[in-house]
Amino acid sequence: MLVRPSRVTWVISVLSGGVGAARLLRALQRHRPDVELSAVVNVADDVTMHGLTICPDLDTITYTVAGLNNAEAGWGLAGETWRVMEELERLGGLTWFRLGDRDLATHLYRTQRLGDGATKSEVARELAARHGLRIELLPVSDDPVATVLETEVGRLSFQEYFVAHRHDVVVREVLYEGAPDARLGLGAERALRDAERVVIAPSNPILSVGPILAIGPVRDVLAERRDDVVAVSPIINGAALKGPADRLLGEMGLPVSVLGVAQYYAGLIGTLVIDEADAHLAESVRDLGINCVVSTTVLANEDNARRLCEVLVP
Ligand code: FO1
Repeated sequence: MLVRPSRVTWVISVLSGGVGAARLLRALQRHRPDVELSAVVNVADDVTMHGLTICPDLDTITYTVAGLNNAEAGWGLAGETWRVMEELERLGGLTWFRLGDRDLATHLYRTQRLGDGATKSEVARELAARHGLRIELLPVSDDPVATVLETEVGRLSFQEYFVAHRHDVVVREVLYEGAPDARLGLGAERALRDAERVVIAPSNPILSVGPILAIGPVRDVLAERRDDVVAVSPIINGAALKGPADRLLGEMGLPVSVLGVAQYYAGLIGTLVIDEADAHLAESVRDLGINCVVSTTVLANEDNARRLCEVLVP
């Protein structure tokens, strides 16, 4: 049975990638303080560089919700310095994946704690607490999971595709290595089963949400309670605000529109929230058996953020 403190009126869990999810979580925290929030976060972008374990989506959410993020880049810290990278470059080291001086402290902390025997979930909780987050950050799994892409230039790891190739190569197949055998993190399993509502953030369906859906029982858990599952479309007027979500939908044979998002999540969601710019497609979404709500999905200002939060938490 759910026992909640009196000021909590809703318990919500958000399936999360990086920047799109981070902005939604920050908006929900700001505009709905009555909501007890957890984020079930993708870990298939995680990478080891210079022996350090880097978890981009967890860190993007932590920095953004804490108000420390580099808003322009969408990753890393604001006001970052790059002394270590400059020196590494001078030494001829590996610098295509750039780690800022202060950001490095996060990776050093995580790597040491993992070496001590802590889990990713424990480290995420510790870092969230150090940053004063009121959101529970839950890696979807503590087991290794990795997104790998078959592309026109061969098989690439996620960060090789995303950063080294600037997601500008044709993708033929996306694989979520380790996902079928990965166990849900303990916190993630509880959040997905017990939250009153599960929100799928406006993250890249194929690269950010896909790896979460590929883990063990996640699809079944969502399908069983699909009326409580609401997705926010990351596609507006046929394009992604940031990143290759639009291009990948097309490459995976789906329509490059909110209809592609609806088809990708069909059977798992009860409702899709789409932007006013796509209002003319609402009926076609409904034809797929998905309730469709037209709102604003661009969190460009506090007014928009408040409106979307009201749709997600009525
Ligand atoms: N994205 C880039 O485009 N270039 C980088 O050099 C880069 C470094 C980086 C370091 C730490 C981190 O947490 C994220 C970083 N990202 C970088 C972002 C990351 O590649 C992607 O945004 C996510 O994996 C996609 O959600």
